Amino acid sequence: DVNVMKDVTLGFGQALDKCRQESDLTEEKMEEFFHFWREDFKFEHRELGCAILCMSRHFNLLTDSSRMHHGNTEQFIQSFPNGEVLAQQMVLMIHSCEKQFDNEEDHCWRILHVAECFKQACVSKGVAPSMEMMMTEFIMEAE
Ligand code: M21
Repeated sequence: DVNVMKDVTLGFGQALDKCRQESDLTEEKMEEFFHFWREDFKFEHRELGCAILCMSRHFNLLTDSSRMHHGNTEQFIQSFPNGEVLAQQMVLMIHSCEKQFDNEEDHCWRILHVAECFKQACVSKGVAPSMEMMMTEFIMEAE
C-alpha cells in the first residue's frame, strides 16, 4: 500500500547523501530522493542510476552482477511497518522490470530504466505515494 511505499522510499533515501559524491548526482538533478514520485519527474540523468546503484549496495540489496538480491530486498522491505504486505509484490515488479532491460550493459543506465519502469508499475497498481504525502512525512521527520 501507499503508506508502506512512502516509508520504504524514505528509508532507502537515507543513503542519498552518502552516495551523492560517488555518483555525481548534484542537488540540481535531484534535491531529495522522494522527488522520485513526482508526476513530472524525468528519468534522464545517468547519475541517478549510479546513485540508486550506490544506495542499493549500501543496503546490500544487489548481487555480484549488480542485479537485485531477492532475499535481501524482501527482508529490507519487511523491516518497515507492514512491509510484509508489499515485499513480495515489489520484488516481483522490480524483477520483471529488470528482465526488460537485461541487455543494457551499463549498470547505471540499466538501473535508471528499471527504476522508471518500477515507478510506472507502482502507479498502475495504485501503490505509488502522492507527493503531498511524501513531503508531509519528510518535513515531519526533519523536525
Ligand atoms: C521504493 C523506494 C525506492 C525506489 C527506488 C528505486 C527502485 C529501483 C529499483 C532498481 C533496482 C536495481 C536493480 C538492478 O538490476
